[in-house]
Amino acid sequence: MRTQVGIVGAGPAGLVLAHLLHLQGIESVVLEARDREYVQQRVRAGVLEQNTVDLLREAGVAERLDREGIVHHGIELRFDGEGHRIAMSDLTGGRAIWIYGQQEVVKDLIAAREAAGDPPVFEVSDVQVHDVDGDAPFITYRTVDGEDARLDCDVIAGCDGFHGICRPAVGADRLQIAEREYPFGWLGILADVAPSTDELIYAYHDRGFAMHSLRSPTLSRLYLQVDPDDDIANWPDDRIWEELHLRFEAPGWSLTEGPIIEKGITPMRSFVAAPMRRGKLFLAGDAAHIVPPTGAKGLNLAVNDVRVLAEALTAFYANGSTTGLDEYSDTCLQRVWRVQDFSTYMTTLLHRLDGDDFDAGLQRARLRYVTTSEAAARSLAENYVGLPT
Ligand code: FAS
Ligand code: PHB
Repeated sequence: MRTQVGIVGAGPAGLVLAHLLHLQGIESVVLEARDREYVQQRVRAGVLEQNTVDLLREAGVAERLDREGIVHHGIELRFDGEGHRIAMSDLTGGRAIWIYGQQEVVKDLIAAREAAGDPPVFEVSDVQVHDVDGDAPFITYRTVDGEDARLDCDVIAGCDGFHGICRPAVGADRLQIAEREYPFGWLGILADVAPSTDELIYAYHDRGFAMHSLRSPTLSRLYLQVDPDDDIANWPDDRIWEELHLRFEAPGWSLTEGPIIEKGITPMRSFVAAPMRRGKLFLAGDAAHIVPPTGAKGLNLAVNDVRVLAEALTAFYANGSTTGLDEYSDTCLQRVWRVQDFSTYMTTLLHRLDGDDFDAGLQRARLRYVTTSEAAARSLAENYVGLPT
């Protein structure tokens, strides 16, 4: 098989890239290891920043987002039993965030690929990239029927996430890795109950961080700071609710419980791999960088990478210009580090750190500052809704 752009991975990065290229008349083939069912039900991100929503609208794949997504103009920071609203839209000239599950974005994009007659190739295995330093890179893989296959292309987009094969293909000797592991993780639940809040609540508590998010008017998404190595079996549903009640406690406010339909523990890390390119291989999304979810940025950063890559490839195919491709890695890394800084700020602001009372004192001082200083609140708000691209 031959195409212009070979894309490995049908997550948000790979699917948004394929669609943006399609709109420019540039062909691509998306190779995905898992089956369609799995990628469409995988619970991950839930917050879309302004830039992401604008891009999905411009690309004509926001019809269901506009119908079912929930716009939020603020978030609440809760500590010492009191809530403080950060009026994000008021502080950023009307920019906002949308609550719309990552799996819904993935569903919409796969439907758009299908409508264009170009669905991803699912359930491939043994994917390998070749000759990325040459002029004729290609990808070999095994099809769902066990047949060996080859995809010749002009460039390869490595959108295969943190555990994919494309980042290692850049070569450990060429990659500069900057990373940080956090001594805590998130226990996340999906609960079949109406959210007990209209906006996201980020709670700082001596027992640890907690967050109340949502997926719809009837579906709640909540997180607890836990030991990253803890076993989910140690967290029966009633213990989870008991801990959530304790950490969200505030006079006149109550949390409504409901059936927990999904729960899991995810570790937290910050990770940046540079450069995001080797020859004809371009990394995008979690394949190149991971942010702790406290800033709700992972998906949004992946979309930003492929927006930059699609623009560069459009120029390349339009007039042979390689400027955008040559600047791709540096352009993306500027935003990656801005977002890393913001995500680290939110993570160290809101989680119980294994430090001493001095750390806790600093955290409370920062929480009081960001909830009383308009300048500090505006800084948080503009990063949270997403700095204009
Ligand atoms: P993905 O990991 O989504 O997709 C990569 C794809 O490549 C997968 O479908 C995988 O199956 C496929 N693949 C892997 N190896 C392959 C191979 N060898 N061959 C073929 N295919 C292969 N981000 C936010 O912005 N907001 C949030 O609220 C948020 N919450 C999160 C909560 C949790 C619990 C987690 C884990 C993450 C969260 N994130 C959040 C971050 C998350 O959304 C990621 O940033 C996002 O999925 C990145 O998208 P991709 O780069 O496309 O990678
Ligand atoms: C979510 O809704 O899953 C979510 C929201 C905000 C975050 C992380 C996750 O910071």
